[in-house]
Amino acid sequence: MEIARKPGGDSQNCQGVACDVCMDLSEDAEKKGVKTYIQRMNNRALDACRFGSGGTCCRNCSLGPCMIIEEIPDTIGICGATADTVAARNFARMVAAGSSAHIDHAIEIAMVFLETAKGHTDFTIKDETSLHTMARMFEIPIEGRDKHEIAIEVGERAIAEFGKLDGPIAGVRRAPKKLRETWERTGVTPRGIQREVVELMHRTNMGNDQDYRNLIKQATRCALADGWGGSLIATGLQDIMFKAPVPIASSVNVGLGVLAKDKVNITVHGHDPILVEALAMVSKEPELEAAAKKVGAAGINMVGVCCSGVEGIMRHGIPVAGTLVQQELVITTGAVEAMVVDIQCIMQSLPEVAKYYHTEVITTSDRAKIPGATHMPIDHHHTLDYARKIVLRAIERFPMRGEVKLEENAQGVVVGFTFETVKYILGGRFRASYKPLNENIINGRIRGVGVIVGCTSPRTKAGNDIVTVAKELIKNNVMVVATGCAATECGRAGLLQPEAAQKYAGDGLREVCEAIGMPPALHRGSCVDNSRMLVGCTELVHVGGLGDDFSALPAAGCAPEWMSEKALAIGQYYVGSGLLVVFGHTFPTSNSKVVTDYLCNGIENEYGGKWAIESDPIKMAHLMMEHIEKKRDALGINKKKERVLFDMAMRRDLEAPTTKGAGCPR
Ligand code: NFS
Ligand code: SF4
Repeated sequence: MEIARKPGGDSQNCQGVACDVCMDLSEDAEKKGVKTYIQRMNNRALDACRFGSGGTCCRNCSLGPCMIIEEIPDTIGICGATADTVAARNFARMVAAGSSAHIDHAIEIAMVFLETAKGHTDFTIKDETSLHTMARMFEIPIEGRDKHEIAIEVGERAIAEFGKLDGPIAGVRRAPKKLRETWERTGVTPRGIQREVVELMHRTNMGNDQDYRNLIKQATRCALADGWGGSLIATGLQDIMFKAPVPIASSVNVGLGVLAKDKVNITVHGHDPILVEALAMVSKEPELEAAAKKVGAAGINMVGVCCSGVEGIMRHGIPVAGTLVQQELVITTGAVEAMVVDIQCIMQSLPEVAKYYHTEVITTSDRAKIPGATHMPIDHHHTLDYARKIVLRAIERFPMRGEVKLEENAQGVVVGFTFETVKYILGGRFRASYKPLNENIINGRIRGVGVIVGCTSPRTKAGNDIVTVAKELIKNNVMVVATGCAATECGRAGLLQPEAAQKYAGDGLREVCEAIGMPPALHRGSCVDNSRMLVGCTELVHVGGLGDDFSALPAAGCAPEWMSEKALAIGQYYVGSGLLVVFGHTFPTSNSKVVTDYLCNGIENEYGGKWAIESDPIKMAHLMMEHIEKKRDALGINKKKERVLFDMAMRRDLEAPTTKGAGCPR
């Protein structure tokens, strides 16, 4: 498969291409002998294994590996496992792995949070509103109590959620009543966050659960434990320590304006906002600024990559150089003194690429070491001291800089549209509410909500499919909400600015965006922040007029360029919460028609949500819009008639007695 420049991804043939900015950098670097994902894709000796990509290769025991072809009876596993069992088992293991990434991230955050609440770290309890939200979720009293006292209890309760064996987990309280009933009826209410991952790994062992429906059921419970458990806790506690994001202007792209020609550029890459916060805090310190000036730099410039980038931009306006596929290319600009990484989505090739430049790759988490990188693990009791050491190392590299290749290509963005921010923008400080959004969906100015999540992939012109889907949705008056690398790609394409509404949005959406100065595509944070989508959907339900469950909402999700197991976990918790989720290019059960049909159809009868697979981005957008219109028809809002928005009494009626409005406790 040759990666070359061409205008737009050819999704039919799955020909990968990179964008012009990336191709320029890559071609230049290649002359030096540097190999990035582009060369690796070009030089791949074998195409992706069809058994592996379709989900029917099993290597769960040493009787195999068994490669199974659904249509050929003799190709079942030595143990008798069929294509359905193996595909479901592999799918389930991917969901378990993806969930565990979010959950382990959340565990680290919860532990640092508790230490912070006790005053043992460099961080503080910054956001009391977010603290109260989490306290309500755990049913912890807040009236008249000191914030540290509340925070200690929140931290302890959060930590206990992970090891709990008997459910339900606290996060499910934030789901609409009907959805909670669906989970109870189908038996997928998570009991404890880690328990569901462990049980799923057990069930997928050789000779254990062999019923594909039962395997998918546990995969759903595991994914729900991620979304409504691990991810929700991570986002909530991060907001308390580092403050819930509010709209902030910044810029994205691999070029000038993001990276600085005259400053020490430190890129932070990975996922844990603790590292981002620490580096952001110390990089402004006068002593470090002075140290940078001493080596001839004009100062220190922090830049983000992947979800660390997303965390940094939405809380501090730190510009983002790129997504998954740009991580190596950022180094090839020659302008990066240090690439500091923590966990997840970090290519092993980074130190190899860095050898051709003056860049030092620094790993900081004992969970993720890379040969060739400098390991500087961080002790969270003294995070800032460790961060200072890292910044000083980067400063030392500045005089070693060689040729720098930086084009003017920074793209302006406005990011940080969390659920709370959107409420505030729509209703103002005193009437903060989703009511205007519901009204505009009901009156049809906005047809519905399209959620775009997940990674960028060289299976297409990286970023192209995400942007094509986003533009098509916006053009047809579907409001886009994006997270993770998908959000950054929307930014690179100029969709995250209020002006984009005039350029790309249909009349109805444009009117709403112009009235409140909002971009037609909203940046809602990192991949862990997909929990913000869950909370947002609950609010859409609770405000009223759009049904009593997620499955009734005119909303759909997609991951056009997904690659990570984490994306699959997110997709499965959306599906398990009642939403349609469309994935592009490849689907891990495609070699089992039975399992794929179940995930794309049958599963809807159980949880109200389902998967769809579509690689053409325009068709993907239309599939989402058809779903949205079907939901609008079912709600009766495509017919002109008086709709009732719920008053407090009606809202209370929707919620469980114990939650006291905690369906969405803010
Ligand atoms: Ni999400 Fe964030 Fe990006 Fe994909 Fe990786 S950075 S957690 S997995 S590649 S969107
Ligand atoms: Fe083969 Fe069964 Fe072992 Fe899998 S578990 S490798 S299908 S024998």
